[in-house]
Amino acid sequence: MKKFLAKAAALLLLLPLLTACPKQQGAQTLRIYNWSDYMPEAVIQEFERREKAKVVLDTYDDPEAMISKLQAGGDSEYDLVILSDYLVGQLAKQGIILELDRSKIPNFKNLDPSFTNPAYDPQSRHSVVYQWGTTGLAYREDRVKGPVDSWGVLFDPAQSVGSFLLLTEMREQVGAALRYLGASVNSTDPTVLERAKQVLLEAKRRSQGFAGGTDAVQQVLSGNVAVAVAYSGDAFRAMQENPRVKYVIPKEGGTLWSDVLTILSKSKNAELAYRFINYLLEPEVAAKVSNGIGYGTPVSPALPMIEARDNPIIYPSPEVRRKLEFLGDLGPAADLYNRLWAEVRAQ
Ligand code: N2P
Repeated sequence: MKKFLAKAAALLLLLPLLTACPKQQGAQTLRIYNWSDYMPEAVIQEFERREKAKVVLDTYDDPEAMISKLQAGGDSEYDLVILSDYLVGQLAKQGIILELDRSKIPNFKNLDPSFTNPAYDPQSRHSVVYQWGTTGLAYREDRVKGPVDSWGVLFDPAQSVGSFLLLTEMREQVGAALRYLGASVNSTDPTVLERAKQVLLEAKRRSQGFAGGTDAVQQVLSGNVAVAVAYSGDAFRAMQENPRVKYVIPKEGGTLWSDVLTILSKSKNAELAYRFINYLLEPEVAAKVSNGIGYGTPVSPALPMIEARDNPIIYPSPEVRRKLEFLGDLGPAADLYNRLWAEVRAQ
């Protein structure tokens, strides 16, 4: 009897271990670093259910801060990072992101061909497009004192229509100043960049400061500021909440960008990261993503399921698209931009 009791007690003690083991073996974690407000919760949960995995999500608003974190050792903290297209070349060169094994992403075939061989990453060797959009001006029509159709509402005191916020994303904000001056968003001409710096410094003095995309749109929505530099999808979602919020691509033009999925070289679970990328390229999942966050999908078979597919805020007309440029890799001129930006932010 004593023996029996001892055995039973030992079994009881073991029980939690026995039941916990299979779970632990199956439990995998995918650590994602993404822009804030850029992936619907339900899409993540569905993946967790299917894979019996856990997704840990960290977010950022300023890509410069994100890059600094990755370069300072943070690249071992994540498996998958979603980032601006123009950053791919630099991260690939530094060996921070993996060269992708296409055989692990069979749904790559669902991508619109215009997204499969981008200039910033020929043949999509290191990245897969997640979403695309534009950068323009979000404003409250009941708060502005005049028309909002030009970057001049930020950069020309005579065209000012009310209080405004500048954007923390360096390339976008410098790009806007460059377009206002009639130059390309990728200009590396030191004289033109010097003029852009002056324009930005002057605007900064009259502005309410800098904000990330999510925060900027929230401040327009709440009426805290009249105008803010904003990303199309964030603005689109704010418009659903309050129809007095508007979004415009200034007449001088601006950027058309994509954000891409990348796997970190130091990922501890690259297999799961591949499965996540493949999952996001399923048409139903891609439609859920774009319907949830309001950005353009690169997944062609998802388009019929996109509620806003005829909305020019998300899918601008060919005429507007002709005024938009992709941000390119700056190469050695990156230093010029970094110095310019440091001065703009510091003064
Ligand atoms: C998410 C916006 C990120 C898009 N709030 C910027 N490319």
